[in-house]
Amino acid sequence: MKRVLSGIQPTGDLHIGNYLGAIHNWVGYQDTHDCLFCIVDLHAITVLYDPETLGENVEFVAAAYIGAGIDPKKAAIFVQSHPRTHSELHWLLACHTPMGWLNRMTQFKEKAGKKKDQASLGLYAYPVLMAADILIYQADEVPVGEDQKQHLELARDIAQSMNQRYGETLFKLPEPMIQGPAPRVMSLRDGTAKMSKSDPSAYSRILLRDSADEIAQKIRKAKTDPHPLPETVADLEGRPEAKNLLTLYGAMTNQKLEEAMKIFAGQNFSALKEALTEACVQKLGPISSEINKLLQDDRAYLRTVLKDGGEKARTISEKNLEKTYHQLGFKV
Ligand code: AQP
Repeated sequence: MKRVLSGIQPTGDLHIGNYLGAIHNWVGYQDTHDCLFCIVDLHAITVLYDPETLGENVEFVAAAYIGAGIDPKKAAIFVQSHPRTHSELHWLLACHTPMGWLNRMTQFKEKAGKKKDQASLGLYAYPVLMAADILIYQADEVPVGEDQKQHLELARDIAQSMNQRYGETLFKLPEPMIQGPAPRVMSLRDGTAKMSKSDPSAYSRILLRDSADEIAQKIRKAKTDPHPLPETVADLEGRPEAKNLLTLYGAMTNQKLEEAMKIFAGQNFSALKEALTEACVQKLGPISSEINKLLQDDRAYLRTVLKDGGEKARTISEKNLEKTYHQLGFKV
């Protein structure tokens, strides 16, 4: 059975970008793959964070995975820092990663902004830790949103160059799986910027736990353009907000973009916004109730799920780490 690994940072409430770009696609792997879904807390501390809320955010992400359809009986859900192995492999990989490769990473440039000198070494090395997360399980496939494509290519580059030096059996080359109905969901305030947990505007994103009123309000305020909605995908060129809202409508109603466009062609944005609100409320309502139920009544269950998942992750990753040390020459 092929192994799948993916993860999300516990940096706050998850949004529909995390859902459509990642979790929604993970659900489809559960019956056919050996699945490991990780809550990447070590990545969450690469920027300023609040130690008081880190644990709460980890349990929230676990609840969100389960609420959105991950079944812990089929897939291991675990916390990245529980097996200490990821940090250890990170060092071995870091010593084989040229700085020039890291200098090309656009996410570091975006997150560090103008204050590059004040950004942490951890933020700079984030893609190396991500490579360790994947390579330590010899994962075959990694389903992620489009924003993570560059990091996955780096993981493959590191694996390839180390395999050349130490033997082809060292690491499996992971395949990025960038797919699903909306691999890149854009901000509701700016159709050219990615929807993100860290965007200062709460109106830029729809959260999995938003109430029906909050969803309606955010979609009502979403940026638009002054033209009627077009008929063909080619006509969406230069209209990022129209493209984003139509893509979201298609994703939320299980339709292709072309089909969604037929429904609204020639109409103004208000018809689309009304239908999108209804679709989001219908899709997210049950997910949000399940998340809230788990967080209110089932914390003990969440901790058991994370403990069991952590044990599986520890067993696999310790074995692979041991093998890696050995192949790298640590034999005494
Ligand atoms: N806007 C998006 N569209 C599609 N997929 C997305 N993902 C994130 N944003 C979008 C996917 O969600 C998974 C987990 O992301 P993450 O939280 O680990 O890191 P991120 O990509 O940096 O997400 P955010 O929301 O932008 O978080 P912050 O603001 O904390 O950095 C990944 O598979 C990602 O592709």
